[in-house]
Amino acid sequence: MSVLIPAKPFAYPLDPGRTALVVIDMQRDFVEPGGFGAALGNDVTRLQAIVPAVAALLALFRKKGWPVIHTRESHLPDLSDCPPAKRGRGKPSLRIGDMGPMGRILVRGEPGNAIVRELAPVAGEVVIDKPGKGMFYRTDAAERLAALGITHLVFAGVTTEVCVQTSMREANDRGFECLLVEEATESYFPEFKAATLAMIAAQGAIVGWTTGLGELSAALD
Ligand code: TIU
Repeated sequence: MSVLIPAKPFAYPLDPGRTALVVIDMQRDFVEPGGFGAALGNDVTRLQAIVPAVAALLALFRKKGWPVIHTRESHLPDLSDCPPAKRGRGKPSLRIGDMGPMGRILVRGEPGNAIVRELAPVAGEVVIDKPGKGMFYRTDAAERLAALGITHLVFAGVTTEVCVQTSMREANDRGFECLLVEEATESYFPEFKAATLAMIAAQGAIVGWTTGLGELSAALD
């Protein structure tokens, strides 16, 4: 039976046996100085502020024993999965694959590619490495979620309008019921976060729902 979570644009019908948490790209590359986010010219300190909210969400799902999926945006060391168009967009001084202070920028296995310590995956949680912005593009996410019987996804992570929104749209097209937790997502651009939250819930939940961490926690307690 569904649990109704107060949400925008109307209550989100969470199915307790079929819900997973998806934490998008909470990796050092986006959250710490010297990574990909900073190389693109962004102020990464904005993103550090959501770590406690994401940790609270992780604690909630772990307490329930519900599945947790982490993603990392990353490329193979030979960059064979990185289109030249993507590599070419960065600043010429520090591009994907170049050596930075946390190892090679956005390359799988490098120190900067690790999920931040406070949100590190624990045994049994799924980690999906994705070469694109969306979690389904060139990954086994669809198969992993089907194997777990998941139909409902609760989203957190960074950045709201890039990898989170792209992943939510991909999931929505695949039939998942998607909920984004407002305090557990962030953008380098506050106006982009606000616009993304609004456009997700617009038109009768055209992409999905948004809610507050307090609303979700209270409804599940
Ligand atoms: N640049 C930016 O806002 N985001 C990304 O490049 N990737 C993710 O959102 N993870």
